Amino acid sequence: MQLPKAELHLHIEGTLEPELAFVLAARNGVELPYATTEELRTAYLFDDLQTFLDLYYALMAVLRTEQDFEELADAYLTRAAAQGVRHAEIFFDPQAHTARGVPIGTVVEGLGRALDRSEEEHGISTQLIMCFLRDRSAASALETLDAAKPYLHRISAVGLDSAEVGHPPAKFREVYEAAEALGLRKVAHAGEEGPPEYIREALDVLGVERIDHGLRCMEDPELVKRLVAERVPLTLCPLSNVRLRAVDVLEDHPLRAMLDAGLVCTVNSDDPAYFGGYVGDTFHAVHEALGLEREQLRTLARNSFEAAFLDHDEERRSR
Ligand code: ES4
Ligand code: ZN
Repeated sequence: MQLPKAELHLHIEGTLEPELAFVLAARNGVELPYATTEELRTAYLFDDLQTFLDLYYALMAVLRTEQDFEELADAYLTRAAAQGVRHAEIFFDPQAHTARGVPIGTVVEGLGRALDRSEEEHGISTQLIMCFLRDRSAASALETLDAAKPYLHRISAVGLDSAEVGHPPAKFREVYEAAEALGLRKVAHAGEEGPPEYIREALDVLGVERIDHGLRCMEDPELVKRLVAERVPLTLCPLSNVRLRAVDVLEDHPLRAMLDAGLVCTVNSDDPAYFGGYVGDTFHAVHEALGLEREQLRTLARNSFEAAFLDHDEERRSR
C-alpha cells in the first residue's frame, strides 16, 4: 500500500511532461526546437542546476492561458493522487511568466481552478507557495509581491528558487519582511548547490520555517545540531540531486545519515517531469538504493505532515 504523504517541494512548472508540452505548443502556436517528445526527452541530461534551469524556463513558453495552467496542475494532481499524496504545497514561479507577458493573475487563477476541485476530485488538499527567482533583482521580487496582492487569498507562503550560488538569502531580506507583514509563511531553497552558510542565512535573516533541499548542511556539524534541536524540516529531493549531479548516484545520497542524525527529513519530487519520478517513485527509489526500512519510510511520511503548513485538525484529516 502507498503511504499517505504530503508533498512539500514541488515546482508546478517542473511537472510539465513532454506530451503536454507538445499539446500546449500546438494549441498556442508556439514552436518548440524539438520534433518529438522522444527528442525532447533526450535533452534531459543535465550537468548541474543551471543546465536544467535553461531547459525548464525555455519549455515554459508553451504555458500561456488560464486553461494551460489548470491542465498542468490537474495532470500533476492526478499523478500525485496515484502515488499516495494527500496534501501538496505547490511552488510556482510568477516571474518566469510575467517576464514573457503572462500576467500573474492568469497563472494563479488557472492553477486555482484545478486546486479548487482537488480535494473532491483527487483527495488532495493544496496550498500555493509563490517563489522569487533569486537570480533576478530584489526589486523585481518586491514588484512581484506587489503584483500578487490581489491574489493573496490563494497564496500561503513565499519561497526562493532558481540559480543559488552567488545569490545568498540576505539579498531578499526586505521582500521576506514585507511578505511576513502580509501574513505569508516563509520557506527558501538553500544548500542545494550553495554553501551551509546560505542555510544559516535563510533561517537568521529571512526567518524561514523550512529549508528546501538543505543537503549541504551535512558539511557543517554545528549547523546539523541546530537544525535537529530546532526541528527545522528539510524538503529533500533525492532524484533531483542525482540528475543535477549534487550526488553521483542515489546510493551515495546522505538521506540515511541525515535521518540517523535526527534531522526532520522529508522526501519530495522537485521537478518530476524532468528528474525521473513522482514522489511515490522517489520513496520507492530510496527504499531500493539506500535500503531504507519500512519504519524509516514511515518516518519520512510522518515528517511530511509535521512539516506541512496544516493546522492540526487538517493534519489529522489528511493522514
Ligand atoms: C529548481 Cl531543483 C531547483 N532548484 C532551484 N530552483 C528550481 N526551480 C525549479 N527547480
Ligand atoms: Zn526545488
